[in-house]
Amino acid sequence: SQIENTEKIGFSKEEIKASFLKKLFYNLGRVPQVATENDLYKALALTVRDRAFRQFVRSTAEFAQKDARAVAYLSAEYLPGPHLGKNLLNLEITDETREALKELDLDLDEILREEVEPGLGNGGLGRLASCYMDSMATLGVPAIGYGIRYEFGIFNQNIKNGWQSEETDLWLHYGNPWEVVRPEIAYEIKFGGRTEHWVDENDKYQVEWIPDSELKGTAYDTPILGYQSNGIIMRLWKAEAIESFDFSVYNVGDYYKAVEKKMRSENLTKVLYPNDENLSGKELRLKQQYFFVSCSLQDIIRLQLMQGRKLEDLHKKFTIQLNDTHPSIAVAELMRLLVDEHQMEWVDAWNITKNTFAYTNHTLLPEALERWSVGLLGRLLPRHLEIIYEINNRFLNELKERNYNGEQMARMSLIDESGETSVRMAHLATVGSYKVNGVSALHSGLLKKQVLNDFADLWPEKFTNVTNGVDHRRFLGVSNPRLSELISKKIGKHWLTDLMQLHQLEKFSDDKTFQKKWMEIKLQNKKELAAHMEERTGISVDPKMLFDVHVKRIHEYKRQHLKVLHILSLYKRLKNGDDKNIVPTAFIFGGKAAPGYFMAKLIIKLINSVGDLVNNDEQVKDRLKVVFLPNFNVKQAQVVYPAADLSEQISLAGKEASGTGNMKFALNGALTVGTLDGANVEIREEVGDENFFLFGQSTEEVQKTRAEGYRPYKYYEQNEELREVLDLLISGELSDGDKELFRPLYNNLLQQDPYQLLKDYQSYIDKQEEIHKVWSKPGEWAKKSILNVANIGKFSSDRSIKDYCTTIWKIDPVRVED
Ligand code: 26Q
Repeated sequence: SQIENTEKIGFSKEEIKASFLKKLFYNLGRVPQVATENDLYKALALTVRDRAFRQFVRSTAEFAQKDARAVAYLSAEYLPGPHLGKNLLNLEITDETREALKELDLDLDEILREEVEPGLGNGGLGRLASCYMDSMATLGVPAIGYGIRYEFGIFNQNIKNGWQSEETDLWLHYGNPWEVVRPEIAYEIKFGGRTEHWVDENDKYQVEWIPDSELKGTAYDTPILGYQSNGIIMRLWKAEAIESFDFSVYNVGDYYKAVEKKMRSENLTKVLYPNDENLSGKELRLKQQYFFVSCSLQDIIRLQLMQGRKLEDLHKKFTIQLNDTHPSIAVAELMRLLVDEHQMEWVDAWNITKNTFAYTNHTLLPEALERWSVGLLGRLLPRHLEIIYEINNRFLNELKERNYNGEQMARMSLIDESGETSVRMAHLATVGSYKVNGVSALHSGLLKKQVLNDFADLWPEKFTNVTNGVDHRRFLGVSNPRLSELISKKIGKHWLTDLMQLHQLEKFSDDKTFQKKWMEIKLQNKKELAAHMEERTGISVDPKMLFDVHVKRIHEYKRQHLKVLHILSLYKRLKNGDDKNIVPTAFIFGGKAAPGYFMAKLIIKLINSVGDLVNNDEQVKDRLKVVFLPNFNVKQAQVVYPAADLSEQISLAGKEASGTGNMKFALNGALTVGTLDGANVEIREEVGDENFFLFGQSTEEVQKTRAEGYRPYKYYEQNEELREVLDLLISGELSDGDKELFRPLYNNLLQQDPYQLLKDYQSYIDKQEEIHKVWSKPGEWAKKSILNVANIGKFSSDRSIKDYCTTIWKIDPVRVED
């Protein structure tokens, strides 16, 4: 009722216009005549935020009243993308806002382009977290997304002379209108020092952690709206110094030392580590993980106790989802909070802990499985290391009772004694969780058969799959308005809340007028992307070309360089006057390389070098174009996916856990060329074999190849075209005569080729020839494109979240209707 009594905010054109002018005037001190683009953006953002907060407050009240079970989603990364356009869609006020602005002679699209997105993640994992936030909000799943408020997100990528260079991401520079700081929601976090153990006067075993430094985490809340009604928050923690601690106790009279300490505290959340699937083992990274985990758990406990509930019932009220192992220190931290701070018995605390957490694994790559050296962990978190050893002892005893042998126990131990003694975070997360899931059917299967097979044998019911999904409201609704409108005209708007409705498009796949409209929209989107690319790179591309797109983080396992080999083979053929079956194609790449990943950076240089060669060659430049679009992020992704004809999903089978770009492309009518990897398998099942271009070895074949002793050189010897293409790399033709530049790539492919590019090469080339043939028959292509969209419904993150609700969380969504 308090909510009903607060002034209602209108959603009509007039009311939006009035609010906007008011914000501009009173919050920013401007009238439209003198406002900067940024003033206009902010005024509109604040206008929308008012409406967003109303939704959030209503949902929170509703959840509280129903005392619903809630999810705490713990993720070190989020990639929400621009908020403004998305919130307009969710509030269903895009048209009204556009009109209101038009009356002021302003253009909504221009204002939308002003927003700097929060780049608080590396790639797939961070973006998945944000898709899930949207779906939880939309479905009415009571949830909080906890994370880190990095002051500098993922670096901005520039291309200089073909090489990647990194620039600091200053996303907060102009202020962030979407967040609200909650200074009263702050928790103390300790680091270092030692522990003291004793038995107290009641014969109770006590442990005290005496740290050598402390700081605090303060909450910053951003509302995440669901479609039409609900809203939840993303609560990000910023590290700050504890004034009293520094100023009074340790640094009496030493003002400068105190200020220095303050700055050191704030360093903790300064910057996102730009590595994905490639560990750095840095102390600051572990500190970040513990910091946000401890803040979040203390907050969850506060929420639990606040409403008069018992700590013993924590697992009944909350489930905590671990987004990979990055927050897995939470298992030890919850035990510490329950046992040391809340005086609970170990056995009771453990029972709560292992019924509270659920763990999502996102990788099979051995080099990406998180481990922290016992030395580092013990220095930073001495009490947690003791707790981990205690959990491990009890776990190993359980195994002993079940007659496990020493070798098995060493394999399953939380502690890896083989090299530098370290904690296996995936084992900690698995032992401390009630469910473990992979992110696609294939990946979950491999998890059970390989990476965590011992655990799956021990606890088969613990393991499950939830195939990833994407926020179709953003990646179709917001980013592809033309296609959205066409779809809504044909089948109504219900697909926004039920993507399975797209099935209704199937019956129009042969309809010539529909096909024509469909491809006309694609062409419009391609024109927009072409203009965007020309502005960014100076390279002009004919929108009528086949747009063959490879965008994702740069990684050898993702095989961007296999795509390059294909381009070079076409170049060779064209130079030899052999142009049959080659249609004019624009090859579009985008993606960031981890700054310390040499091979990935060399691949970027290679792509740009191939671009220089091809784009400037009179003989081929109207047939092939190569563009590397710098700084691929959510904002640019929203321009790229709607314009793609062909989606490249060509990782070595068994390496890509799921992929989510694959889903976003197909959702926008691109056809996929892909291996049987990650969610590609399921996409192909859904859209049909005949509408998916499959190539390459299966996971089993890959493993067989390796087991039999893979010799890439054999393929170099036997395949003439492949040999010529590879030799081009070290001919100097791509590198102003420098024959050494690409030698590391060349040697790697001929000597180890860990991702078996040479073995899959011919199959890829053959498939591309087939693709070019199909492209030559527009009707056939259009039909396949429509059928892809019609059958992509499964890959909405709404479906994923419903799966999490039923198979893992046991939560019934509470949708709040307006
Ligand atoms: C860990 C420790 C220290 C520093 C960095 C990291 C780190 C950071 C990010 C490790 C991994 C990541 C990101 C992983 C990631 O994005 N994985 C992708 O997750 C997607 C969502 O499930 C899948 O679709 C992709 O297949 C998977 O590669």
